[in-house]
Parts: sequence; structure tokens; C-alpha cells
Amino acid sequence: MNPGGNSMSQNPNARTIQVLEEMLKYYDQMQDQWRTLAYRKATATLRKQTTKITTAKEAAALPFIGSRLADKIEEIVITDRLRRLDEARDDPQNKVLRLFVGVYGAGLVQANKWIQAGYKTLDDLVTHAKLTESQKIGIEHYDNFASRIPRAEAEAHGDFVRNALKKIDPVFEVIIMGSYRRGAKDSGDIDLIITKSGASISTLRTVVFGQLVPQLLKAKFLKVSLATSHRTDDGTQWHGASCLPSSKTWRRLDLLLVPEEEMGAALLYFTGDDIFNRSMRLLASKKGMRLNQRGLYKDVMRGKNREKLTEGTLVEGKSERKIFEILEVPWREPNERIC
Ligand code: DCP
Ligand code: MG
Ligand code: MN
Repeated sequence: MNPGGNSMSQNPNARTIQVLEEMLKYYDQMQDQWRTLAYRKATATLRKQTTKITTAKEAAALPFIGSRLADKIEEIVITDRLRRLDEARDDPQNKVLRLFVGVYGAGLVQANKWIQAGYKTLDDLVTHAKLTESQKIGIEHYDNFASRIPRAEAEAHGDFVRNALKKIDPVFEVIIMGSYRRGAKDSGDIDLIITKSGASISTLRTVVFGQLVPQLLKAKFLKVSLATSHRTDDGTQWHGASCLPSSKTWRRLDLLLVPEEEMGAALLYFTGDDIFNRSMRLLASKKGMRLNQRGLYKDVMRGKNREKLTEGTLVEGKSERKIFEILEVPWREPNERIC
């Protein structure tokens, strides 16, 4: 979640934003999506201010800043710190929870179960807990997966996949997505779209799962395939780990297989960030449409609680720009898609 080239030092609220962002990072690590969203919106608001916000009253008058966040802003201005952040950092129970939540393949629910079982270290988990294959890999490569991936290294992983794919079929394309496409200086994982002009999803599947992945596993570039617990796997994604020949550091790698007619929607989805996606989907649903990684659909019948009753008809899938236009959202470059 790096906002990129913002010249923060010139912002009169730079210090407040800095402390709030640490709190945001903490909530993000704890997978507290609700508070993460609230803090993201609040820091975005503060970033837009041209004067220094010093009191809770001033802060509460701004959009997306409720009374409790406003109090915290005043506390930071007065004391140059935030008690809640210090507490969170020092609490040993929280430290264990953060450690466990960081295991690939383990969510907050699993992490809490491990804590309730009395486990305190990764060693405890290895020795005593019943782990899935993905969790075992997640623990073995805990430090690897927790470390940030510089842009140049993400490019090298992309090149490796692209070169292998070009040998199978030169028409294939590989695009680096996610935080990389948003211009972040480093990323948590490497997200790649694989596409080929004119190819159906079943052709893409055959080549990627039948040839590319087995070849790259054999070449020891891909290290392991990993199952995800929370994401729906419809056979268009691959999750795993990769490692450059010149390195020992395993990286998380995600592949998304995209037919040409879905490229626009896939580019939009896989660029994110996730909060931006959520707001675009919500906007679509308010306009009676539906947006997902395949396309934008209209004439979706919804029930009382906005649950969809029919799938609707495809309006646009191929062009990212057209999806913005139809939703009447001014175009935003990938590096501007941070809420
Ligand atoms: N995505 C989403 N909702 C999710 C997960 C992902 O909309 N629950 C979309 C938006 C993300 C993109 O997929 O930007 C890639 O997902 P990542 O989890 O890899 O996130 P990023 O690449 O944005 O960040 P990071 O650097 O942490 O990988
Ligand atoms: Mg990513
Ligand atoms: Mn990813």
C-alpha cells in the first residue's frame, strides 16, 4: 500500500499521517478490514488538506473522519504519538497474533485458534499443530514471504515466465499487475496476467497448467503450488512460489489466465487496489450493474438486500477505459487507484 511519489514532507499534516499510517499498517496486519478502510479514508482526507489540522473539532468536520479518529488526530498533534499504537505494539498477545496471521494460508480465525491452543512460536506450530501443506510452506519461508519485492526483481520473475511462455507459443503475453502496476516501489507478491490474442480460456488453461507450470517446476523456478482457502478457485488462477536462479529468496507468485474479451475487466480487477475495486463494484451495483474480474454486466435483478437474482447481460469486458466511461468515472491511471 505505497502511495508512490507523494512529497509527504511538504504536507502540513505529514507527522499525523505518518502515525495514522502505522496504525493502519497494524490493523491491516491484523486483517481488521473495517478499521483498515476507515484509516485509509482518513489519511487520504488529511493528505488533501493544505493547512495543519490541530484539534479534534477541525478533524471531525472533514469527510471520512469520525469523532474517535478526530480525537486520535488531536492526540498525535499534542503528544506526537498515539497511546493505542504503543499499546498495540507492546502487547505480547498481539505480537503472537500478528506472527500467526502472517503465515501464508492462515487467516485470522486460524491464528486465533492456534493462540487458544496455547501456541506461541512458529516452532510450536511446526511441532504441535496440524498444518495444511500451504501453511507448512508458509512457515518454512516465513521471512521470505514477509519481505518486500523490489520492482526490478518483480520484473525479473515476469521475464522468466514470459521467456518460457514465448518458447511454447510466441503470441502469449505476460503483464505484471497488482501493486507493481500501481507503481509501488516494492510489492508483497508478484501478480501476473497471462493472455493470448484470440485464445479461449480452455486453451490458456491447457498451455499454462499442462505445459508452463510443469516446465517451470522442473526448471526449479517455480517451487511449489499453493492452495488458497479464501479465494474462489475457478481454474483461472494459480498461486505458488517462485525463485530466481541467482537467488535463494522464495517469492509469492499469482497467475491469472485471461481471454482477450475479458482483458479490460481483468486489468481493472488485478490492478486494484482492493479498496478501489470495492468502490467500483459498489458504484456498478448502485447503477443496476455488476462488475467482476470478467466484465461489467447490466440488467442485473437484485432483491431487497442488493443480492443478485440474475446474472445480467455483458456490457463491456475488453476495454478498461470503456468500463470507466460506462460507469461515468473519470479515468484514473493505475498509480492513482489508491483510496
Ligand atoms: N484483489 C481484490 N480483492 C481481494 C484480493 C485481491 O480486489 N480480496 C485485487 C486487487 C489487488 C489485486 O487483486 O490489487 C492483487 O492482489 P494482491 O493481494 O496481490 O494485492 P496487491 O498486489 O495490490 O498488493 P501487494 O503488494 O501486497 O501484493
Ligand atoms: Mg500483489
Ligand atoms: Mn497477489
